[in-house]
Amino acid sequence: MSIERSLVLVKPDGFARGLTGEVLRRIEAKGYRLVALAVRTASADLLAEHYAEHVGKPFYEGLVEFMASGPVTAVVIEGEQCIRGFRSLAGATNPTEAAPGSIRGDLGRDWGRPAQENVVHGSDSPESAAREIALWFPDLG
Ligand code: DAT
Ligand code: MG
Repeated sequence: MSIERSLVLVKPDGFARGLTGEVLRRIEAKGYRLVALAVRTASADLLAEHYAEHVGKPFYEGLVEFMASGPVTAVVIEGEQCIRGFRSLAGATNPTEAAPGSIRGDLGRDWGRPAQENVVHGSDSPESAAREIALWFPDLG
């Protein structure tokens, strides 16, 4: 058995557009469990740690600015293989190319801004998930 946890963020675009409920609906319909949930506006320090792997990339500054631009819904989900499973629900990074049926494919689009606004974040590996959950939910055991 490999029960995993993953960090999901409904990003500022998704939050502002009122899509938190739709994202949570898809997570629950898939069968994953919600473990923790919080609405918060991320600080620059939190985002620098969260996106450390992208420092130096051409879209980094725009990405951090976008992610700090308003509240996000941070969620810890749980279930066997939920890390890959949620990435599959989310779809490809570029919302223009993300498959219809996926969160990004159905709900996201290109808005002509420096960083792609693609509605959701999901951890990409067990190591990332552990690191990101500790960052966003330090009190979670
Ligand atoms: P993902 O969120 O699918 O894990 P990532 O970790 O490679 O993608 O990038 C983090 C975010 O940065 C991504 O959700 C949207 C933005 N982004 C990635 N590549 C980009 C690019 N080439 N141009 C603009 N924004 C980009
Ligand atoms: Mg990523």
